[in-house]
Amino acid sequence: MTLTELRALYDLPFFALLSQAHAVHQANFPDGKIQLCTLLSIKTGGCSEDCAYCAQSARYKTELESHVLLEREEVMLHARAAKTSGSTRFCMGAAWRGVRGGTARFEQVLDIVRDVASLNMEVCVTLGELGPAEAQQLREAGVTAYNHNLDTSPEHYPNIVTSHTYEDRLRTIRNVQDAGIAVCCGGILGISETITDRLRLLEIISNFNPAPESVPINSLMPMPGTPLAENPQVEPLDLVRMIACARIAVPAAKVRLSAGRTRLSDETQTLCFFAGANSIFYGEKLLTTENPEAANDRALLAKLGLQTLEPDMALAPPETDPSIPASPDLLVVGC
Ligand code: SAM
Ligand code: DTB
Ligand code: SF4
Repeated sequence: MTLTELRALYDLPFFALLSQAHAVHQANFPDGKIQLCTLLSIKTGGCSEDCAYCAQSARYKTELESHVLLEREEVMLHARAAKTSGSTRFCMGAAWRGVRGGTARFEQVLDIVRDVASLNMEVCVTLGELGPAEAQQLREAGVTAYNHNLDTSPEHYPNIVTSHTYEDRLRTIRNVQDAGIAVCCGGILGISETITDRLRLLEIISNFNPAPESVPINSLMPMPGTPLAENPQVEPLDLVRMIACARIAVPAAKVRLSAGRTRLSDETQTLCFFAGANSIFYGEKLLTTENPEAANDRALLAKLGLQTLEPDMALAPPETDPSIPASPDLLVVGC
């Protein structure tokens, strides 16, 4: 979609936007099931990057307790518990700029991925920058999806991160696509961006070829010590509008209502589900911050009569459309 089209959608009366998004959602996900994903930080803090929202950056004096890469046995305890609790996707995050093949830590990550994949859960990792060889090795180890967010527009990105570029992010996404791994790519609201920045992000993601498998929409969890610690909360109805636009812009992707749910009422989350969100992070912890209690989430889904999704172990990335250019080329056009 183009920015102009997205703007027109965004500016529709609220109920007109919601009905359109809900119709797209029903057409693409007729069973209306919600995917439950569990997050685990396998390496916390001490990151070289300067992302202004992130407590894990070594550049800011935050209250976070860092830890080195977890041992596989410890990761497996969390993964088994996640599976027992009903989660079907296990997402592991590491606070690194990126990974390099041949290093002991990358080999350790590959071992962890092999173990988690043996549990019959979807395995997602987010490890920062990846080259083509590393992406291939992750795929062979059993990774089904790679999370790498663009976070905001290319115009606003340099106000938020200076230690790497938007182009760097796009290159990694290309490498993941080329390795045949499903891409999970979304953004974060509440980082001093404009509505146009939000829609520019959707414009770029909606033109990915192949399309992303999932689009996480995070709301800033303000972290003491980071430059954005005092940012105001995202307006709940703006979040719902963004979810609706994401649903329409990337109709076949799962739209994940991600960080920030602890600050949302059940009613706002309900509107998000109606607008097309069909995946959540489930379990009391995200990477380093809190998430709603699993029992509360189960109660809300039950109240709404929403069922949960089974794992898709054969998760295949969407097909590439040969009639349009591959993703990173689009940025150049878009800018
Ligand atoms: N280091 C890897 C990377 O940058 O891709 C993976 C981890 S990073 C924590 C993954 C995503 O989490 C970020 O792109 C951002 O969208 C989200 N995130 C990080 N800190 C957040 C915060 N304080 N509030 C909301 N979302 C946050
Ligand atoms: C994503 O888009 N959100 C998740 C996951 N991908 C890795 C991370 C949210 C992090 C929230 C802040 C924290 O817990 O540190
Ligand atoms: Fe590091 Fe990722 Fe946090 Fe940026 S978002 S500081 S790359 S962990």
